[in-house]
Amino acid sequence: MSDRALRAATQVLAENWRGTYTVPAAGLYPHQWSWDSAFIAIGLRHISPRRAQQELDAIFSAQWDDGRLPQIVFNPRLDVQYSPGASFWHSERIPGSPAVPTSGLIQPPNHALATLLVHQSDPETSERRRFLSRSYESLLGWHDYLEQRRTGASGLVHIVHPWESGMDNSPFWDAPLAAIGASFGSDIPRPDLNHADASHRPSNAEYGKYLYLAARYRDHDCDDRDDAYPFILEDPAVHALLIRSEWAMAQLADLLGADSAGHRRKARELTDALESLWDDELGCYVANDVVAGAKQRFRTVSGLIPLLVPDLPRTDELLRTLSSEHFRLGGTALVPSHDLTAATFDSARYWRGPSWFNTAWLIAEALHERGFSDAARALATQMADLGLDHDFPEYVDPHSGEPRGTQRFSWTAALSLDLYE
Ligand code: 2M8
Repeated sequence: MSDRALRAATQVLAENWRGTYTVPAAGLYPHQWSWDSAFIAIGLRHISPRRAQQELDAIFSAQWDDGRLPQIVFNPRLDVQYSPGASFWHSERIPGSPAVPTSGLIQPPNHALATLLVHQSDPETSERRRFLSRSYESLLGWHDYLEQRRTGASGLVHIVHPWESGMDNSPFWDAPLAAIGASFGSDIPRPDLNHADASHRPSNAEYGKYLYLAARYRDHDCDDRDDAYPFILEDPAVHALLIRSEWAMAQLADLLGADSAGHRRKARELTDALESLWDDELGCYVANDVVAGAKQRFRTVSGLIPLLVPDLPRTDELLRTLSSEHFRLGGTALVPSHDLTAATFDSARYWRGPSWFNTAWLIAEALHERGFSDAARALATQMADLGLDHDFPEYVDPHSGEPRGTQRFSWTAALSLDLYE
């Protein structure tokens, strides 16, 4: 990597650092986000393994008693700058919440994978700070929450809000949201539109449903026991990241001299369960609406992320789909979030088409682990070049590579440091 690229990425990460964690972007996202921090830590380990550890420490210190790691840890001083914030959630009123104000929802479980990579980058500092043993305890609680409280009869992990997928307005959620008659009302705060073009963001109608679901989950004390709760989905990327993280837990257990067999067994069980989300005709995994009992048959980047799962039976098919006209690996900017040929594809709007850097990293990592070193390096190099050329955009138009959303975005800067050189 060039000195200029390293300096530019380091500068963004320094600007967005808040003493113990990194905000995703100063204006649009002024708090700490869970899966962002794990991706940021993966990049930060190249410039400061200690800061990478602190980034993860900060999210672990906001763990709920039931083990969940919250979607967002709020800075209450910035309440009006982001909606819904601390004054919406009032997490201090919910039994089992931590001392700091947080959202009650979760995000995809990439934390064990990040913990392993961060530890491996500087085992000495990690040992001195007891990073591994402290993190492992938190991660055990986190995975228990997902595998006990959030797993259904299918053996697949459940999400209860589009935000929990990290891919807020993916077409996967269109029908499940449309089936919910209720909405939050017409007075929807949209501070996000002060920082990004409305045509790059989810619509007001979607926000009405997002806030309705969040308020309902909050008003039931976030206890996962609301029998008539209307949004329960199984998402391939969330489930695949849990599997990949369970394999990482096995490695962490080995490093700590703890029992790793249970993690391997669990990872295999979770991999077997994933098979029910396979769609032969589409050539990828799809989401399942548990409430309606209906598959959401779209090609999205979420359905390709299982490529990261070791010993996956569908690798060849997924690689074919990735290179096909639907995602055009190598022929377009990064990996589009949605099928380029679909009627629902939108090259600008958030998770309905634009290419994102975190999902590109997950695909690059999968290609690297499977021995496709040239393809992994090409994708990582494209990430680094697009990041540098466009001031580290949140996402890009897959056709033109033009920046969309906000800029000086932390995971874009962080992951551009991970080049497979
Ligand atoms: C986006 O989601 C938040 C809600 O969590 C939002 O739209 O306000 C998503 O891109 C998500 O994946 C990401 O973690 C978050 C912060 O970067 O922004």
